[in-house]
Amino acid sequence: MIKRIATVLKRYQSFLITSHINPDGDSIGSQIALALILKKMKKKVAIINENPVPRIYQFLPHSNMIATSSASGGLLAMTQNFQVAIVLDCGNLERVGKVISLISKFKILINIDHHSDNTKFGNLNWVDKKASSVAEQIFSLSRILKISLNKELATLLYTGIATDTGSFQYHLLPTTHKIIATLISRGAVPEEIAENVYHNLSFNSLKLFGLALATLKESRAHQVCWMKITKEMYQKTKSSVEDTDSFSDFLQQIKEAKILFILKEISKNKTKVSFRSIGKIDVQKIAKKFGGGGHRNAAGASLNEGIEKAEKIILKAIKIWMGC
Ligand SMILES: [Mn+2]
Repeated sequence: MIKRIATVLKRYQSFLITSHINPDGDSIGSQIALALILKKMKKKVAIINENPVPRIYQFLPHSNMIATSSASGGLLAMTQNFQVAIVLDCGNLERVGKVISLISKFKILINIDHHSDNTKFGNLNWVDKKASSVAEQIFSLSRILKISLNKELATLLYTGIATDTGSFQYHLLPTTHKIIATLISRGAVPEEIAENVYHNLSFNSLKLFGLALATLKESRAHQVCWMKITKEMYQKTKSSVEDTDSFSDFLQQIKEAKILFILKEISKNKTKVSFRSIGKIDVQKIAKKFGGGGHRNAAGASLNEGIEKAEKIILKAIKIWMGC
């Protein structure tokens, strides 16, 4: 499939790239890297996302290339003349959010992804469940296309792999580290990337974490741990959902924990849940029950319930699922 995609990239002249809502390091890094590769091939390329680039990824080269779906009408009209749409890092097409109205008009839709629950929504689907990240797939693509990697591309791809593996803790294959070795030799600077991505906690974010941590609960001898973030907490600490990105990483460090989840109040009738698990426990299956998705060890879902009710529903589902 990678070769067929490479052929399509060579054959056509204009490409619209997109990825999921609430973009992460892999979606941002992969999208810009692929755009730069296409530019090196003298192609016309644009990137459109529903949401803007999060603050911690704005240091990435050409991060200002990414337009949002609220962009000017002229820009949006222009993208309709593009020949090929490429969707990165999305298990299903709905993950692109509002951009779906632009994407669904395309006759050629390329789906490049590594989620195990991918619905193969494209005309060309390259789903590599073993890949640590889409960034790793884009690296392979650059090899097939014989595009040499410069510091910019190396930085983008390194960031995608580093963030999607939880700083090289999971989803790793021996080849992932070989790729990382190449990226460092081509100019990616791990210290620089870590400084921007990880040492970037705002004061307000940590205050929010303090309030959320006070709600920490557990069951089954600390195997299941969870906490809640209410709208009031965001207001009190002048923070937002974006400030909660690293919270799961903290919870994951609880010694006995196997399943962790964070409930985030969106409105009176809407609660977002992010799940994490350790080892073979597949939280994507739990998330799927509630119309969500993700990976084995990191998944998310949205419930049309208030936060207290959502807590009860999720706990019940976990208990049934764990067989107790
Ligand atoms: Mn990814």
